[in-house]
Amino acid sequence: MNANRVAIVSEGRSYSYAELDAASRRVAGALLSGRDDLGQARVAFLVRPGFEYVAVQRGIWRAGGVAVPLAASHPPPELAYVVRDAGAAVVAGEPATVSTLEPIAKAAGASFATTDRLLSHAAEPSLPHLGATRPAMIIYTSGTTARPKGVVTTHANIGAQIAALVEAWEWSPADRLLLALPLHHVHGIINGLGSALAVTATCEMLSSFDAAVVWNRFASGEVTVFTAVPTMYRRLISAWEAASAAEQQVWSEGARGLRLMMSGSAALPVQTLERWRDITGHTLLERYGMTEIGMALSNPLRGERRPGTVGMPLPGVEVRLVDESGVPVAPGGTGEVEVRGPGVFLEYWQRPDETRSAFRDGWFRTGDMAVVEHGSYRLLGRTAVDIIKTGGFKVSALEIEEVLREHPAIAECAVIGIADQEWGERVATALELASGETLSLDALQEWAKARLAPYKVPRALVTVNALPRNAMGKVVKPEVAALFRE
Ligand code: MLC
Ligand code: AMP
Repeated sequence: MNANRVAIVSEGRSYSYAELDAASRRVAGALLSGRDDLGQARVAFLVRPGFEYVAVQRGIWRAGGVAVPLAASHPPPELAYVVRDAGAAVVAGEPATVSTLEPIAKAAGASFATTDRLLSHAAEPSLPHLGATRPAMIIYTSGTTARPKGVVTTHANIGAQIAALVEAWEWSPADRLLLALPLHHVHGIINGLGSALAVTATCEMLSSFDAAVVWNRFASGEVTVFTAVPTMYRRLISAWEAASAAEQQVWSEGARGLRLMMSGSAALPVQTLERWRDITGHTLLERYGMTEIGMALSNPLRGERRPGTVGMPLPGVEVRLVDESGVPVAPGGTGEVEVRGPGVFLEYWQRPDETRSAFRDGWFRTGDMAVVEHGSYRLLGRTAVDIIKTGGFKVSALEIEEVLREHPAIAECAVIGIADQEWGERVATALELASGETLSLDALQEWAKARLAPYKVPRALVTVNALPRNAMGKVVKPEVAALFRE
């Protein structure tokens, strides 16, 4: 490897692989502070996407720790939950996060370190040997349990997830990725950053998504690969439509020069795919994955990409469709997607029961329904109504309901996802109010923002005298959804 190649571009600066190597050694040195191995201690870190994020992530790994990425958009209660649940020994953050993170670390019995301190430490000359089966990362994901679960992946899992993508999408050192995704989820961490660095390509990182910035980077002619969620493509289309004819031409021409543009994390509406093709000439490559497994299915790099479908299993990944009792369905039948392979995660952190029930005969049960049509998987929705995908983020209706029930004006509530052109789904809630109380959407949002990540905050509200319930007293979610169509 040529150590002088550019690994990261962020905030207008380029960093070589040699610089990344040195910076991650310094971080490792600071974390080890004389010990020879962190021995899988969890290190939670809150760093905006950019060079320092990568140096800290790799520094944690090189010191033998488990990296737990935190999200900058999360309010303190969500950050505190992750730090506590992961049992973090160290919390690391940029200087701007001290006032938020230091008390959280203290309350959880963890030490706190600024990234400045980690990055200015003396480099560690001797680093531990890392067996591939050691846990490397915990990503928190919302699911069918009320609180998010930590998904533990090993170095081998991460390596396998990335290797499948490098092979299928022909990543090469000549690539330059434009990365505008958040880095507390696999789309950004594995498909973006991980793939680019695995082949010594260049990863250009934006600290947040901005449609005009992305278009201008396409127009530069330097970018070769881009990957995003459908909401980002919708926003890019809106920005293009609002631009002048001259800008449109420059942007479209620039975009045409990329070799690969991908979409995933939520269903790509065929309309968005078609509009993007009109504007850029690219048929977006749609793929399907999940935090627990990395990517499983992908349309082909070469060959026909079928709109509305997510393709076939990636190299090294086995996928099958099964009925409710776990029996594979006949060809052409509908079933739940199950996945097996070296990229499948190790366990949910300290949740043996949930881990056990997530597998059947060694296959991971995704909870997504699909059918194979003309040799390509088509997703048909999820088995659980309580999981919502909004802006590409997975959120749990149960988790939001638990938080909303703490509001003094709310007697009972039900949260659902309602279909939305921009966000895929939007979080909506039906409320039974305590007697004599009123509550506006604005007031609820203001209150919820301090407790929930922005993408979990309800965007629509109806109040009802009584939530629709079945004979068992359980809220009937399809009937709640109907309230928003009225
Ligand atoms: C933000 N807003 C929302 C919202 N999120 N409104 C409705 N629904 C949501 N989900 C509001 C904000 O509060 C704000 O409102 C307004 O929209 C504009 O905010 P913004 O800051 O511009 O939005 P932004 O934060 O930029 O969010 C848009 C986004 C983001 C597309 C950049 O959603 C995003 O980064 N998505 C990527 C998610 C992702 O990486 N998923 C991968 C998971 S891994 P106001 O009123 O305050 O102005 C996975 C596996 C796999 O799924 O297969 O990949
Ligand atoms: P997460 O748990 O955040 O990793 O999100 C994983 C979920 O996102 C999957 O279980 C799917 O429901 C959904 N998903 C990912 N990619 C796609 C896609 N291309 N089309 C539809 N849904 C998708």
